[in-house]
Amino acid sequence: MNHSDIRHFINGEFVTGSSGRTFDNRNPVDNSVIGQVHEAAQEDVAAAVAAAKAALTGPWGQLSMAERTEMLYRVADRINERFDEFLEAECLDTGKPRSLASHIDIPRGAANFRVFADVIKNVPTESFRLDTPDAAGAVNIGHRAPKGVIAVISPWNLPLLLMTWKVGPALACGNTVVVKPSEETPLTTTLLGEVMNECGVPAGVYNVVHGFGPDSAGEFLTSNPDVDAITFTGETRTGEIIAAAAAKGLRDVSLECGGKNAAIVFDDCDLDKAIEGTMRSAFANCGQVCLGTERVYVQRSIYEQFRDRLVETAKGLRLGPPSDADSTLGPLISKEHQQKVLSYYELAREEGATVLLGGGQPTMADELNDGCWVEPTIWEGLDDDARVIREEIFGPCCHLRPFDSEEEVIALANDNPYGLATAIWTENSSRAIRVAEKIEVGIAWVNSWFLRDLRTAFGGAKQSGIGREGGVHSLEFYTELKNICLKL
Ligand code: NAD
Ligand code: 6OD
Repeated sequence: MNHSDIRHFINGEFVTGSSGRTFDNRNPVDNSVIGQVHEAAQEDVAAAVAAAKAALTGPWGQLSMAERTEMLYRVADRINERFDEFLEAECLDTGKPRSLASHIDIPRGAANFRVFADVIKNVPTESFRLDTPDAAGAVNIGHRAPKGVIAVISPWNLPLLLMTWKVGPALACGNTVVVKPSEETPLTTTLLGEVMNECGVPAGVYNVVHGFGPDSAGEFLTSNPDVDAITFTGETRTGEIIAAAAAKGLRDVSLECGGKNAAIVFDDCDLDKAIEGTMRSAFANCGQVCLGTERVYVQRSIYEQFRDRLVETAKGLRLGPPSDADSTLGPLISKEHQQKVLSYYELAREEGATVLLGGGQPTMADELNDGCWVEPTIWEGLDDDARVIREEIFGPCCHLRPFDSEEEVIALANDNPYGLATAIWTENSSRAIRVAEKIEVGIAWVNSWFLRDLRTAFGGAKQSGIGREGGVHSLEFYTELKNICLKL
């Protein structure tokens, strides 16, 4: 794929579209321009949706489930065969360490096709026998049909992983898709178009349009009446706009939105594991993981020990570009996001935080100095109502606060408008379950973080989203469940 000229993928072809406009795709490592991305006009998006609609009744719609799932296994295999190209593209767009992208982003991009092909083959539909007055009875049979054209709107933090997490199940269920990747990370979504063609996926089944949100490709797509359902991952305030767009025509919507996640460290935890897990949950992907921890509550008797060890361990993080095999922390995604995170670093000082580590912009080697770097940062001492405690920052930072009792920490963790994920660290399994049940989130990890089984429900409570995907829950969203009642 030519990284310098990124086109839409519509009806099986790479096209420049009709707006005549392009925008820069930048590498956050040094802010250099990787290439130009074509911005879709309304008619380009309409063409993509029309192609997706036509494909529903074309060869794709005629495939048996076995043929369709075989095709998706080929897609998974082909991503793995072109692993290095996907890796290079993802690292160019995001600047993340190669070790991270090769461990998480690219393998999960492939797994999302394989696992949901397996799910669709193995999940049964319901069946009920009904007694009737004539004693002959009736049989009810559940039947799943594809929902139709699915709009997939995806973010920049785990571009391939989060896009295929929706495209995989959507295609497994027999739908067709139009994807609008984040304007910050267009490469791997485009590269997947080549893979689709190589694997014989019929034209129009997988389409990609590039552009921004409001008054651009995102809005054109979500407002198109031939889109049957919308699945979105991104910020909560964008989710509200997309929910309003979906309301027109009563289309189904799945929203995976922001978080301000709490970690809870009890004094009976395995401290080594809690430190290792909190290092990952606070700093992995430079803190740009929706499930990441920005609030760490530590039981008072181990507070100072935990704090000192976390700060010492975090001092070992090594900022650097993907080309440096020793890098453990990449840059943020963009200059705009860098400014946002730095403004929270400033706000933390104004709100009275004690800065235990970082708190600013690092000095990098000359060739990297224009990149989107920020220091990994740890604070303590903020009040519970500080904005830094309440708002999602989405950077490599966390605040530590001691607590005394289980009741107190449950109340603290729940005192937030978001409700995505939590990580609980304790060797007492009764306490772990008791606390996990009371935390208002969609995902609770005990003694781990970001440990994913794709058969399980994934989604957020409160302002972190609407709906669940994963396993049978994805099938619920990506199919229309019909009851067929047969009178015997
Ligand atoms: P964003 O909301 O700014 O953008 C997400 C996508 O929506 C992009 O493709 C963008 O172009 C598009 N978009 C923006 N405005 C739109 C509009 N009006 N109509 C249609 N499309 C529009 O989010 P982001 O900055 O890319 O991602 C970071 C956010 O995503 C964080 O808040 C993070 O917590 C959240 N996130 C959540 C999950 C989850 O699973 N819950 C996963 C990853 C990221
Ligand atoms: O693992 C997943 O399926 C998933 N949706 C992860 C989300 C990560 C958020 O940044």
